[in-house]
Amino acid sequence: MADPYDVATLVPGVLAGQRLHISRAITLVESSRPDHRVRARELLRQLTPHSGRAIRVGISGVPGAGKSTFIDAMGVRLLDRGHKVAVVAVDPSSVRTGGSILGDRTRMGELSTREDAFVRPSPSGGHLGGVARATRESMLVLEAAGYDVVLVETVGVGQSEVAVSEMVDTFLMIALARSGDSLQGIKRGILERVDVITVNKADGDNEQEARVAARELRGAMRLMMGDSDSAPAVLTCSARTGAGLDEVWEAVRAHRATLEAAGSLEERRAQQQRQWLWALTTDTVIEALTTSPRVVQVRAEVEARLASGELSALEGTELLVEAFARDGADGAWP
Ligand SMILES: Nc1nc2c(ncn2[C@@H]2O[C@H](COP(=O)(O)OP(=O)(O)OP(=O)(O)O)[C@@H](O)[C@H]2O)c(=O)[nH]1
Ligand SMILES: [Mg+2]
Repeated sequence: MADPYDVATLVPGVLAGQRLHISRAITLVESSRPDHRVRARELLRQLTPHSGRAIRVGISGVPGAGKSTFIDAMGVRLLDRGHKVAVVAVDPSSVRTGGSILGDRTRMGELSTREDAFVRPSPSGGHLGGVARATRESMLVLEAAGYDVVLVETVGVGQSEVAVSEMVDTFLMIALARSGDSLQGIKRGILERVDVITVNKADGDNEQEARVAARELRGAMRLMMGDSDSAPAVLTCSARTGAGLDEVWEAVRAHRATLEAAGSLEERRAQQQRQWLWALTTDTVIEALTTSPRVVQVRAEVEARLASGELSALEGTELLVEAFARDGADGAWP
């Protein structure tokens, strides 16, 4: 059988928008096998010049907020406007839960059957760094394949939201109306990264409550931001009926237009690249450290001498760093 991960075949296949090649290219960039990483680097080197032209939107919200339903409905609308839509996800918990995010194909039923859409579940990479890397690289593959809107879904918990906010142009929060405290469920650290908020499930008996919640949120955001110019737009929508979805997309476009007009889209992406450079470098060094032959060889002994009180942590550190440096000098880092 022909090599499915042959870069010389994958590159023209991806650029021509062929689904089989796009899928394989994503499988390749998701892999952590060292030989795959070498090929993935070459693949990305060739594809990156063709990427970067998409509208990148991060979508977050607490479990059950309606992210999948929203993405399905919004995605189909964007297809109808002539966009090519790709959906990727960052959900490190998907290993444990068996793939909750985007796993529920029933809720993205329509989008995933459409020829001009590409829906990819979160890679099950275990730790967040690995998952975020794979998602980011998948995004580049999809952009090179001609998808001009990339929606990145994440769960509204933990560091995943931060990771997603660092790879998109606009970060959209799907909130729910909760009487008394609409800010509940949106963590403080993430609020300042949010560009657009929409209170979902504004339908039926919920509609009024959603509007009240949006008004409260708007006020709270203005208070927090100090001036109303930089405060995110707060809207209401129903992913189920489609009401308000056009307005949400307009708010996303308006946010992006503001960035572009100020020259800050390029700045934002350049800043994300710098931050990414250092995240990757740190990961690479940590990986080299934990697999470095001399470190592996001496670590048990150093830990034992630390436990017996023979060594201080500082002295132990010196021994490990020295072992690591000697491997580096020998060219023995993986
Ligand atoms: N009434 C109403 N129900 C909705 C709406 N959007 C989603 N739902 C329902 O809310 C439930 C959760 O929706 P999902 O789209 O699966 O939510 P999610 O945020 O993707 O959930 P997780 O993937 O578990 O984090 C489902 O039963 C949906 O049918 C809406 O606009 N109105
Ligand atoms: Mg979902």
